[in-house]
Amino acid sequence: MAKNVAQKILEEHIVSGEPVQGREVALKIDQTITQDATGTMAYLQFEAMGVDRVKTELSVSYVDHNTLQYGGFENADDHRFLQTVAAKYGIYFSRPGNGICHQVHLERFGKPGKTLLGSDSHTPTAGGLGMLAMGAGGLDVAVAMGGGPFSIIYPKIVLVNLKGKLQPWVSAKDIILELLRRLSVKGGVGKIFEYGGEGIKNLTVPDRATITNMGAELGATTSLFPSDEVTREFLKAQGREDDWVEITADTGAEYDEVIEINLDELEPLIAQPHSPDNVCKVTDIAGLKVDQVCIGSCTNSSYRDLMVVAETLKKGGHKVHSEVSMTVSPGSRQVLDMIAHSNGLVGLIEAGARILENTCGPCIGNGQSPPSGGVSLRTFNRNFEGRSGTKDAGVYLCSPEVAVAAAIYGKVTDPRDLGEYPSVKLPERFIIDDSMIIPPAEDPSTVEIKRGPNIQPLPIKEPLPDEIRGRVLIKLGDNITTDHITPAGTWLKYRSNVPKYAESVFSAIDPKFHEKAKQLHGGFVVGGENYGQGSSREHAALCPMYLGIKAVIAKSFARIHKDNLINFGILPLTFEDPVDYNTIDEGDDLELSGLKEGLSSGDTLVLKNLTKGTEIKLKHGYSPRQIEIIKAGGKLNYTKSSGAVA
Ligand code: MIC
Ligand code: SF4
Repeated sequence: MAKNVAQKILEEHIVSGEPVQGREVALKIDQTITQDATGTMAYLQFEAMGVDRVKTELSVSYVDHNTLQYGGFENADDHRFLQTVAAKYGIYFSRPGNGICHQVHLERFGKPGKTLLGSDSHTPTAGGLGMLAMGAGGLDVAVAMGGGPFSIIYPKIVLVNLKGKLQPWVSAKDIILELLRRLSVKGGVGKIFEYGGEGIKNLTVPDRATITNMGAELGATTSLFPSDEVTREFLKAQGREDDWVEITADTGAEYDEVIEINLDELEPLIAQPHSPDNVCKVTDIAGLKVDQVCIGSCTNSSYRDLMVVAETLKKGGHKVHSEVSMTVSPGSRQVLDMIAHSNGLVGLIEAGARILENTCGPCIGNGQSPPSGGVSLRTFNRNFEGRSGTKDAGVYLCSPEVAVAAAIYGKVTDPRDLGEYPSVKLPERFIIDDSMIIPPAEDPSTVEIKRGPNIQPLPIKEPLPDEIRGRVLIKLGDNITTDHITPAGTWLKYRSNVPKYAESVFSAIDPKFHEKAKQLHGGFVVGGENYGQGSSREHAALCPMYLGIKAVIAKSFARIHKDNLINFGILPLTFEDPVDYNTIDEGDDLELSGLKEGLSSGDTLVLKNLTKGTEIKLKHGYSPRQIEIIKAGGKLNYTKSSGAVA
């Protein structure tokens, strides 16, 4: 039977389950990545599993999120812990300063045809190389490092057929913004987006990675490109031609859906505050005054991206507008090295750009918060309210081309007004220097794991009781992000300290939430559609678990967050009839009883609203494996008690 690219990789990695849409399948994981903000927890969990060395083909621990090390020892202690854990358990360690995990993994480690699981929602970036790369919570990644499979619901496979060729000043970012415009932030749930068509041959691997990276914002399981001659060229330029294998869709391969984008007609696009799918044409808002421009993040920080910006500034002899603060964070040390040797860096400096470290930086609210009420144009992937650190700032997401035009003119400007498009070719050979990637120790017994006071023990939950009762502590609307649940920015340094980080839960919505939760010994959370969209941070489940949250009842959930809730023994439940959302209010006392029997005997549970004296039906939709995890009080208990890493 003719197969598409996704089917080929999926089928080669299925260890149990049938490849039938909507059913759970377990996949063998070849490679894993972690980053520091989720990695500390993932490695504490890996240690708790008692496995002495990773069982994957390759595991890499990156430090790229918390690199500011301001106001205390916390970040530096975390880095030291991560470095020693990596050395002991057989994991490569990419030091702070080496770059953003997704960019470095693309450059140095990703392999077409392999599976990759990462404790970061933008892990699908590696789909630009023809990998099946998925984001997950740290505990799922820990289990994969221990040799356990990763389970997904077998998705719909969607072909995105790219026709024609991008016009000057229109780039890869505009393709994914166009998809977000059409499909919305929940349009990709339960789907893999596979790119094909004549248009892909003119997209380099970093261009493709921009698209697969931001597929995360569609809520997709993952996104990927075939592995073709373009992939081979890129790997060759990285000195890794041997890692190349060809993986293309067979003639006649079928897809569950087909979407077409005509690249000839695509225009520069921009996502307006506060959602990546709030997309319009740049020309629709041209003239809007801009206070800040940030170039970087795992979406748009490649050599090409930065050189387009540098060349545009240099060619016109432009300076950054006097009322704009412009920052540039290269995606990796290789990118920085490359732009330094190609005179791009000098162009950026001379124009007045502020050069930042090769990290996530402003993308995760680590520095460069915009002014009050300010307008910030960013080449990033998320513009959720408050994520930048300034609640009333308006963050817009755009391509490097649109960003540089705004930096020059101080207002949103159609980049096509800038004249001749600087054409940036990928080099035949990138500068390769892996000296900031430390291989694991040859003799693990010599490595002592170093823990500082910020590394607090893992909170563990009791097995599920038969009955849960509690108050509705908060009632929320649609599209609540994990940034609302457990914010990043100044809280980031407490990622390995759950008791402290738990104080941040819903703090921007209800600053007293954690006190209320503690006082009432937990309770329920009620949400709308797409609850938990955004990041993979399992803290958005772990911290509520610590505060005693027993169940989250919502209209629908984002994939990774739903898995994280189950992994930490919190019941994610949906309304059988979404209008029942209106019958529950904050402050109501709720009860779910007969849970053990109820979960195993069907998909429906009856919720009693003790305050209103009413009953409504809820759905769980858990697989038999998930029911066992929930009953055990979470995946760590389940993994330990079942004796198998599962
Ligand atoms: C993000 O972009 O939100 C993050 C920070 O990279 C997260 C991971 C985290 O919260 O540590 C993600 O995308 O998963
Ligand atoms: Fe880092 Fe931003 Fe990418 Fe998350 S989205 S990995 S914070 S650069």
